Amino acid sequence: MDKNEIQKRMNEAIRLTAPGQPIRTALDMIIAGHLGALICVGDTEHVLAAGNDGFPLNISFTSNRLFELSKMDGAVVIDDNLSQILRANFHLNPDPSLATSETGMRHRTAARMSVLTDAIVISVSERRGVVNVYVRGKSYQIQPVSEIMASVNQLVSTLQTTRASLDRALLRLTALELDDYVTLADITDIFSSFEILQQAKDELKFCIVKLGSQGKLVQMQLEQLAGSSIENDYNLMIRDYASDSSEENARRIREVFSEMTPQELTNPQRVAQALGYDDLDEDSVMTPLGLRTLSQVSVVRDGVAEKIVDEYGSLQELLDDIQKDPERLGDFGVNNPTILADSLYRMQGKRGGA
Ligand code: 3AT
Ligand code: 3AT
Ligand code: MN
Repeated sequence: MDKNEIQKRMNEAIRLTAPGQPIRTALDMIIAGHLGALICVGDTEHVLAAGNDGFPLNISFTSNRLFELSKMDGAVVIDDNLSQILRANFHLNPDPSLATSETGMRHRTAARMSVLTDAIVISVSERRGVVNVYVRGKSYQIQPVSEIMASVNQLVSTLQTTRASLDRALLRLTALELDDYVTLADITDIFSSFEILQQAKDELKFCIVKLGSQGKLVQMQLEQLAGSSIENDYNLMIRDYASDSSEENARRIREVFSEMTPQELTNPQRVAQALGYDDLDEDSVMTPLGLRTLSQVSVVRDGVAEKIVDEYGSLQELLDDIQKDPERLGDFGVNNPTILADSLYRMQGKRGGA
């Protein structure tokens, strides 16, 4: 398994043990009962080959049964789709030479089983009441919901303040674009705000996975604060200012931005490089295509902004031409070119007020 596959399997394991899932219900009962457990889920062929003894059960899986069976020593073996409990009181003998940093017998065994097989291995420590999930030798400790919620609150508040300042900055950018007065420093600030938003969003998404059925409200907050409209603005803004405005290049640039450090993101030269320009300084004037600004005008339907931009080359040229030849816009499916012109002028006027 490569790194991505391990991460995918780990996410699957986190979902499997999140609140609302039947395994989680059993794990909560095991902890409340001050019991320990060693549970192997999936890859039963290899799991069963790595141990001996115990009781063959082959009964359908329920949370209560898993809890009752955890009162016994040994491991419980469950199949991949959680339909059957195959064995309990199973003694596992994974190769002792497989390296692990765990010390207790149960935890060493769990870590080794996850190296030896593709199973998701769960251990509950009797003494400490904590649950560890092992996937391919990597372990992850399940956090209590209250602890996750503390991170959630902090992230939501970061999202709120970042979003509010980003909205203000984008309004100002629109006015600057229409005045042809955008500098590299202006867009550097905005791109770094977009990345802060993105970072907080990714962390919040991970919290939502960990919260399982208790994450629905947070999911809705996330949609509200960093949903598809702001995603769209980010992509369009990159395409507006990149030397190559294709969607594919925009995706690539987003990857580059996401890997940059906070210091790099506030450095205008580094941002310019990512956009595909050398030799710019923070006062360099940047000329946008206008995709983002045009997308805010109601009469410009999906796909039409691209055609307009292809034809005119930049927002300024469009503005210059609108007065001279408004009908030209009609050729690209803009039904009412004068409304488009009026909207753009109105947005330009907003600058003083905003
Ligand atoms: P009790 O009657 O419950 O004390 P048991 O035979 O049921 O003993 P457990 O599976 O409950 O045994 O294991 C209890 C502890 O014994 C766990 C571990 O610290 C120790 N232990 C078990 N097997 C080994 C082993 N192979 N090497 C070292 N310590 C072991
Ligand atoms: P605790 O934190 O004490 O719960 P531990 O890692 O210290 O876990 P122990 O040596 O105390 O582990 O063993 C506790 C139980 O774990 C004993 C037995 O029911 C189970 N166990 C340990 N090793 C194995 C094994 N190889 N196969 C099946 N069950 C095992
Ligand atoms: Mn122990």
